[in-house]
Amino acid sequence: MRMLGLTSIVLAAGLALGSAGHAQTPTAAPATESTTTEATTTDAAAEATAEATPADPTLNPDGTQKVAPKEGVGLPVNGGIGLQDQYSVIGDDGHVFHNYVLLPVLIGISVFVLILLGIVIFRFRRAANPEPSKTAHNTALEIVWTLVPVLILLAIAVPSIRLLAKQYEPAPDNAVTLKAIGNQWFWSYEYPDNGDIAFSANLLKERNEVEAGQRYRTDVDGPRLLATDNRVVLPVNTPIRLITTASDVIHSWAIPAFWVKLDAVPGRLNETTFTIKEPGVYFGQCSELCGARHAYMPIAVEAVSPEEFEAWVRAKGGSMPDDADEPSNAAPAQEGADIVDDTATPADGSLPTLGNSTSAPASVE
Ligand SMILES: [Cu+2]
Repeated sequence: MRMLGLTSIVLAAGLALGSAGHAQTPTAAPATESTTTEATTTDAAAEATAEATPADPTLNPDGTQKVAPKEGVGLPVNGGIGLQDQYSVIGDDGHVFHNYVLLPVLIGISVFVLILLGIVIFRFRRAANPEPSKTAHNTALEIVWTLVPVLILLAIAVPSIRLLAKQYEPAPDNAVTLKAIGNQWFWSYEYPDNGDIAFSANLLKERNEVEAGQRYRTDVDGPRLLATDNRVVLPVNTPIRLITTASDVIHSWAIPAFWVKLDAVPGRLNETTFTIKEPGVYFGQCSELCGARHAYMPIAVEAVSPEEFEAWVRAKGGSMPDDADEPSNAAPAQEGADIVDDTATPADGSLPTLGNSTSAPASVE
């Protein structure tokens, strides 16, 4: 009874926190949805009114049809117990290692131990074996049961450490850099090598959860609790350098279909590399318990061809690193670029000193 009371208090506190956080969550991005599109200026006045219907949510801001996720690609599936199908180069390695090395070894060991247990239970039960053996040591047996596990662990360690090291190999120079910043409770993104692109991504609520005229989730956006208002756009067949950090508590940026899970720690930059193999929409979630709305900060990545990625960068007012002249620092800040933190990477791509957002030292007198 006392436990029950304690549980309800904890639950109630959680709920209270949850609704408070809900109210505070910056939701600038949904608001920009209706204002970013210049083409809809004629509708702008109508959309400004509370009763207006939002722009067609199945369209991108530039009017093109949004890419819908495919069944079973980059998504959890009903009843799924294994790894998600992998769509990155490193993911293939991990998938093979898990399915064809780790699983057989652990199943084999479990079955072997179960059989031994069975033999002990039946053959040496008191009824069948009233006079127990007094044997205490068997040197040969002891050497075997020490050596065999050591050899098994060594055999696993080699491919395991190789895979681990591969995930943290520094990205090549032509990599596209994505900086993901965890916030309570949404993600914001920057493309430090592509000018001033910065935006945040919030969970899309269901139709019955939003006020009239607000943006809600459609099936084109993705599944419930995984769809975001702004998708991260990344090129396929190009190494991606993922850098994570956080503005408040530890979060973790994870896309199961890419074999990526990287903690986002305040005051630190973590880095990993992966290469996406196929265009599509891929989903993930924050994977470090980060507070009351931890479950409501999903990640949606749209992988496109390198040409489409470049077009997207230009449409966002950004630049490509191989542009002849300096990236246009004067590019207008993106609407929705509401999250500018101290760890912002300067446009020249140099890594920042944390807590010092100015890229060049002020003139020294
Ligand atoms: Cu989080």
